[in-house]
Amino acid sequence: ADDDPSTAPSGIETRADEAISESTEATHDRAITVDEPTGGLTAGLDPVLQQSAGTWIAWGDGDADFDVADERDCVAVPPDDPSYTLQRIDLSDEAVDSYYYGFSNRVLWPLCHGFTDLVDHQSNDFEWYRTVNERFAEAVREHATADSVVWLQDYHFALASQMIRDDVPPSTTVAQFWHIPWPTSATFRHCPAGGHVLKGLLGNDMLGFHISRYAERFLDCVHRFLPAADVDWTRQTVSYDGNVTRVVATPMGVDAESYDRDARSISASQLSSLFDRYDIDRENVIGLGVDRLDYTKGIPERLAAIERFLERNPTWHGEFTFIQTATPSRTDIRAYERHGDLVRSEVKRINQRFGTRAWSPIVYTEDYLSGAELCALYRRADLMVVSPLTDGMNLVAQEYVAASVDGDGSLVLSRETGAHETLGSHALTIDPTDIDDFARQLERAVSIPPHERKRRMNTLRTRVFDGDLEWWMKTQFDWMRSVRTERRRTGVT
Ligand code: ADQ
Repeated sequence: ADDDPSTAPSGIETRADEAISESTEATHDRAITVDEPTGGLTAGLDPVLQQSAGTWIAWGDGDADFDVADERDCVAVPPDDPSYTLQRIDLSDEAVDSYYYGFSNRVLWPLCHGFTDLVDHQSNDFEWYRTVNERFAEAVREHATADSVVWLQDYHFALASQMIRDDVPPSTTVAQFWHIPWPTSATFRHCPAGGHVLKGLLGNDMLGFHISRYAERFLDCVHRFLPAADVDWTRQTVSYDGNVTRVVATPMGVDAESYDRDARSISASQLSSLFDRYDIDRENVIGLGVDRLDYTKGIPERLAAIERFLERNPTWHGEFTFIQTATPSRTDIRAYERHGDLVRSEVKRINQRFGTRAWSPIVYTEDYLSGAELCALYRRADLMVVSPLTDGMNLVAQEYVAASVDGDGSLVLSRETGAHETLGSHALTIDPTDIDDFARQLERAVSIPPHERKRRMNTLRTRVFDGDLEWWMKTQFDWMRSVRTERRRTGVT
């Protein structure tokens, strides 16, 4: 691959939510199912891997032969015209519990989102986290050569890059993207094994965040908690233990063209059948929320704002419907279970308070919607509400804009999302905890003059298309190339 940033010979991918299915091939005695990627990071990485004939290493979903990787764990992708290898690492139930639900999602996830009261560190969690990181690092080392680019995704691998760096040739490029926020130093000081996390991440030659606020907070944490590290604030680099890490901010985008294309191809009958399924009056003004059922996404605050809006605006009763899709997620974690119960009971209470025989103000579903259904809702929604208490980026806001092909929807957007950095000036900004103002922004969204709505949406669309997934991928690989060139210039070969 040399210095060509468009090729990534070795990748590591962890985002279990982004599925793989459709064509099935049998390898030895196991059936392996491979899906076309439908969106998000998977869709972006797939063509890169196809071009580079690389290896994608991911958490598998099969037998828990945790100790050894063998050829049965590798599958050629795409099956009909193989161009890269997908290697799956199977994890035992105990590993999943302590590594994935444990240190990743009961410690790092709440901590990085500032929910320190939800951090629940149980014995063995960190040891399993280290063990699984080591297992992935081992798999990477089996493939990495001096020319390889290794790209790790997300907070499930805070230790792996250091483990990889120690064992691959010095000219191998090791990079990582951290998809969630990086917390303030006041929050990070509560991180169990925080020193290990920082040192682990400094094994990268390049470390990416969505926005500069997170990159700066990371540098601040390194400066405060790792005195042996040398932070260069101007160049945004850290020198530690013989390695230099470049810290960059690149806001992730969506495959805007595909959302645009899919939204344009929605037929009136597809939309009608969706509205029939949920018994929604087609003539109503439609508000929409699309989220994983996660306590960071601000769904109870959104429901409270809708309730306030309905209290203050009886003329909208019967005329306004809010559709909330909430996909259950990490349900093995108590905080998620409790949060789901809270959301369901609030929806019920508000519907009982305002609803009539013919009308429910909130239509709530936990169905996982197909890409086409999601696009149909995005296109039809008069207003989209994205109200996380904190969110690394938030792709839903961008998907809505990309699918708003009629140019006439309004985006109500939390200032606490990474997406607000690029979209905030033309969205209707909210502080999700200020319920009164939130309700006022909903009032504004339903009554905004059409020409202003279109003007705002036009600018939002330009931003989303300019900073789409392809731009993000290219920018990440450009950074990796520049880091590699710099390492060579300074004699690391
Ligand atoms: P998430 O927290 O998962 O991602 P988000 O960026 O909003 O959050 O992406 C969610 C994805 O799930 C979207 O692509 C959306 O279309 C899809 N989705 C949600 N509900 C759905 C439903 N009911 N049916 C079908 N699809 C549904 C993490 C970080 C984010 C960051 C991303 C990418 O928390 O801040 O934007 O990674 O870096």
